[in-house]
Amino acid sequence: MNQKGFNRKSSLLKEIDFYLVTDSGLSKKGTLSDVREAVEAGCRIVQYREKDKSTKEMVDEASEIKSICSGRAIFLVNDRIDVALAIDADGVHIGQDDMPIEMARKLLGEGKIIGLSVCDREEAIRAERAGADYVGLGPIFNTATKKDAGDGIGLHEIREVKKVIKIPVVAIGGINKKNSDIILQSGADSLVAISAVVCSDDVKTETKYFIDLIQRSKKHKKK
Ligand code: TZP
Ligand code: MG
Repeated sequence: MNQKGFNRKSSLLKEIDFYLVTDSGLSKKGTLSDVREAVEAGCRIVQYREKDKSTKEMVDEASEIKSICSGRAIFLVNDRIDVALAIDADGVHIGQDDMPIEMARKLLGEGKIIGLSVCDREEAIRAERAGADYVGLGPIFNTATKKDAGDGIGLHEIREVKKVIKIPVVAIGGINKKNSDIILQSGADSLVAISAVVCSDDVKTETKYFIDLIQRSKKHKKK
């Protein structure tokens, strides 16, 4: 791996706290507005997750999100490596049924970020060995946001995964204001809370809440 690219990516990822994933189906004010508000609140990583739009619509929207994030937040595209390449995003987030990570890496190059969804320690170990830059672990709790997510894996799995990999662990699935503290105490480096943020009337305030909570928790862990 190119050392320069690796250093840049790992230092960027070490800094992430609240991780915004877009959902146009749940959003009240629209994806672009959600991204703008989250970035204004200080969010430093955004994933464009869109399941029902045409490639043309996705490329256009992703370009706009890239501009909003420019210099302020890492911008990743969910699933669509072609869209990420077309607009030169910072990377992708892919799932177990998407293109194998080694192939994705060949297409994207070493300088781009690749995140992989995992649901247990075995998948997490494989993800790290295959070259993932971080894992999205979940669903931690049951969620209605992703219909095929399966049952929540629970907090225990966060601790187990943290024991066996070094790359950052981003918790996802059923996370809200009430349970986010325990997610962090269980060892997650970052967290995603889709419905808790994008269903709100005030994405900026909700995002800020999560960022402050994560930063407080990180300071506490360092002590
Ligand atoms: N992957 C695993 S669970 C999930 C995704 C995309 C949905 C999480 O949504 P919410 O609203 O934060 O439970
Ligand atoms: Mg996927």
